[in-house]
Amino acid sequence: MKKRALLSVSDKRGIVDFGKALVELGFEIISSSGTAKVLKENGVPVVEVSQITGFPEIMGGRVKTLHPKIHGALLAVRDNPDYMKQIQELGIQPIDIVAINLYPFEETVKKGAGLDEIIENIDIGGPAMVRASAKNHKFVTIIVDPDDYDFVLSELRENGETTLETRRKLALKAFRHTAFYDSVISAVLNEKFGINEKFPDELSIPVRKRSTLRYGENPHQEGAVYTSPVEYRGLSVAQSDVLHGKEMSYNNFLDVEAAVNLIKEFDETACVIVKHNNPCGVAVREKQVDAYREALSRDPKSAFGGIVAFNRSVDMETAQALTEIFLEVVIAPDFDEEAFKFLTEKKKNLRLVKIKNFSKEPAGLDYRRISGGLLIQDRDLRLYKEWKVVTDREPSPEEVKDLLFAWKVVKHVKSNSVVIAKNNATVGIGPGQTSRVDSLETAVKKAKEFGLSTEGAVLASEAFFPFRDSVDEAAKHGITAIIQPGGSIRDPEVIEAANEHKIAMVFTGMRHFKH
Ligand code: 93A
Repeated sequence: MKKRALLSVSDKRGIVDFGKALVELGFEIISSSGTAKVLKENGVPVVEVSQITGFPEIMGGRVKTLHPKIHGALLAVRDNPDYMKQIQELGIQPIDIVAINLYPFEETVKKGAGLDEIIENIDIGGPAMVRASAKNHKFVTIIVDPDDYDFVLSELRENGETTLETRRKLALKAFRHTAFYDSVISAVLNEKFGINEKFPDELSIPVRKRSTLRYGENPHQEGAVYTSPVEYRGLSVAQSDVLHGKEMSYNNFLDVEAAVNLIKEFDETACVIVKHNNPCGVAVREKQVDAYREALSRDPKSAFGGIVAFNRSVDMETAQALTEIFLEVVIAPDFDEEAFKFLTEKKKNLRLVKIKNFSKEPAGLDYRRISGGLLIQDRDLRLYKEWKVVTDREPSPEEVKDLLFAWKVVKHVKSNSVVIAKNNATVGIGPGQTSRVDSLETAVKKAKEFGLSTEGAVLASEAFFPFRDSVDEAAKHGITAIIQPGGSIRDPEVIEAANEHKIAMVFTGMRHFKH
């Protein structure tokens, strides 16, 4: 009996050559109307699905291949004599090769189509055939990607059939493909319907590979980066443009994420330098180059090999300053033409990353993997709930400015975190210590190391002080104002300490743990 191939594709790329080759190999081709038309126009003999089913395509194609004559042919178990007898009696002939790609749902959404058009582009018959063929991979070869045509043809030419291993691989790919397709549909409709169920009982998160990375966090770990096709409207580090330089590494992506999240806090011209996921210098200045130089001066030792982020297009003056030390990545919403030319000529390896959408409210949730599952939460996008002065002394206008600045920074430092700041720049950052006083000491130590005075500076703590010790310690170093969430049972004791030291203290009512 003649071997049969079913071709039903929206993306017609390569289909004519594939059809021609199959005919040469002795296959009979069956196709849905649009695919059949293209094949016929190009001289490939085709039997239309409707001829096989004896039933017309109806409702504008909503039902074209959903028919037992097709699905029986795809699901026929060749080594089951009962089944084979059954289909023979019903005039169903098995299908061996199946090439399908689905209605372009994602593309339809991306081009901004209305809900009706989007829904019309939910493919039903296609996935049904893909899944039937993949289920029956023992006998059926299912191709969902035009890039696989040539490879399948070469096996057919060589052996007259594909190998079981190939059919298994293709079946896996097919199931992955329909699962991904459905996950995009559910994510898009969730958004379009405005239902936005945050934590549904079951979760399907569509992601697509952007690239394989040279390695993961360490050279002995393999790694890759994936992008979400659903969050393309919001800020996306995963989809950022790497305009120049060495390939982005796993850790670069993580650091870029940290830097971008912090710089987004500022409306004024700012610069953030990140090292190993923590900021090591942050400054706001009128001129971009000054913001960079100030941020750098806060901890030039850590900044070596660091990640620098700006919230304005990088100008020439800043570009010149940036070439003075070794940096891994520079991130900005854009680069002035002259600055870009200068940087690319001067620094072959320096990665220049353009983040298109600095929107304040990136879409989506925060996902973290734990073994056997995920932790999901809202992103920490808010800054403070209240601004309550709890001490006898009110902070001065200058202190208020610095407190707000320090509070923005401390939110993005790994807990326990303390940030000392003055004049719109960090003076010392104490990240990731297991006790709060240790973080404070680290911040002070950093300031001293780089000749920065903590006298008259302000201090931010991302969570409340469990004891008065941190306040006493801060006073020793000349800190005049403190910002923290409050909420400890020992708040009275902590406030009393501040009053004793004439420190002004603000409660924000919002904690910013970053584990
Ligand atoms: O509208 S459908 O869900 N109903 C069907 O019965 C059906 N059969 C195939 N979509 C269906 N298809 C899809 O049509 C295929 O997955 C493919 O994307 C497209 C090919 O149609 P044509 O050959 O008419 O261009």
